[in-house]
Amino acid sequence: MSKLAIVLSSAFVLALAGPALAEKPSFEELDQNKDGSLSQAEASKSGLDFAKADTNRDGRLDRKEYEAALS
Ligand SMILES: [Ca+2]
Ligand SMILES: [Ca+2]
Repeated sequence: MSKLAIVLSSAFVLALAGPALAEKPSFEELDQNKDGSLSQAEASKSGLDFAKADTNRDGRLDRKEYEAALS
């Protein structure tokens, strides 16, 4: 296999895998106790930086904070 073919095929694999890897769980999936906000433990599965996402520093992430952190 030529170098170019290797580069092209890995770029193709990355293009396929990229969006799937970037996909974050939805707020509903993370809010396991359905109280409408994410505790640090609930949010940990999202891979977000909790301290950064919790913009009002109340120790919980509401939907707005979560969605803002994703974008
Ligand atoms: Ca919750
Ligand atoms: Ca908060």
